[in-house]
Amino acid sequence: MKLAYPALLLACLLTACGGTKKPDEKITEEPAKKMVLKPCPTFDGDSAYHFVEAQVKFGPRVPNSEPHKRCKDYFYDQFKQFGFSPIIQNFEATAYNGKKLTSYNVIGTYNPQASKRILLAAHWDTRPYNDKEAQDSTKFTPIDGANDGASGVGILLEIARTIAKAEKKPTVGIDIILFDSEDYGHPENHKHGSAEYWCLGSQYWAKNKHLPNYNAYFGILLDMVGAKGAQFHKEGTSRQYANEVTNKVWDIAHALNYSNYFKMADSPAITDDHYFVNKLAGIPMLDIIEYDPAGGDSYFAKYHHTMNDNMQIIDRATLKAVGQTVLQVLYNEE
Ligand code: AHN
Ligand code: ZN
Repeated sequence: MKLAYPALLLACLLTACGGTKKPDEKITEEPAKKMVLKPCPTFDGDSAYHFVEAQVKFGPRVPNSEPHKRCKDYFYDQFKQFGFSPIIQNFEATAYNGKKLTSYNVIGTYNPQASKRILLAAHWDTRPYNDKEAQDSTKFTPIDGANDGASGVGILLEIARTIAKAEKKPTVGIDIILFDSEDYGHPENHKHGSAEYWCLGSQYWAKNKHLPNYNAYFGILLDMVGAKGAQFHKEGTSRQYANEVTNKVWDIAHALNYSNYFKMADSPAITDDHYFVNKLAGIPMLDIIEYDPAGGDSYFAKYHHTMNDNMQIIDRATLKAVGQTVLQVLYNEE
């Protein structure tokens, strides 16, 4: 037992003794690469907050509901106002329980003639049930989805508004897709859960693109990007399909001093809209999505799929960090 102490000490040094890191959460070896930041307009976190609030005020945006229908018209009008030519892609999705969901992907296009295009996306529908807190399925209630849904869309609408009023315009083409019916997957207590019933809007779009030959240089998906104190890790599916651009986005975030939000660390792979855009449409797309490093088995933070996902958890500073980073990524391309 002579070696017990030195061995323990060595093991502690190698594993950053006392930490509770999960295996996938290794710190990325490389520190952020220094980036040259090209001139870029200021992103207004307060205005983004208002776009989040406007969605929540419609009520839960659950497919087949009135708030859902009205909110889709609101997006169309906003895109039109900001010079992002809107189109609505109607489709009928089939849920895990066979229910037909009248669904709408809302697409806004800027600079349609540019051949180099960047795709930005978020889902806009909200989860029909608070299944991470309610055990009894007869008591399920639809959630506000202030973060899970509205936050990503709020940032994208603010990006559109910022570009509309900017003196200096980006040179790349931009397509914003608000995917529908992302969050209608089987409830937590359901017997046979299957990934194919999530992300129905992105699956539809990837198989039926709004322009038959549509392509993009890369894509960025936003999901749960507004909570106070959120951390964004380099997520596994993003690293697998879009590693280079994932690193670029994180390097730009660090150059903008948002290292408190964007961690140089990996998180496990998840199935989100970007998975289907990568897999079915072949466009390299990353996901900026909140990861809770203290969440144990759960990727997600405590409010996820509960009634606590409401305006109280939304922080303008988080919206600003993500929005300014994505806007800078657009202006850094040419
Ligand atoms: C799964 O739980 C398989 N995917 C999570 C995607 C998601 C749900 N994003 C927001 N809500
Ligand atoms: Zn969700």
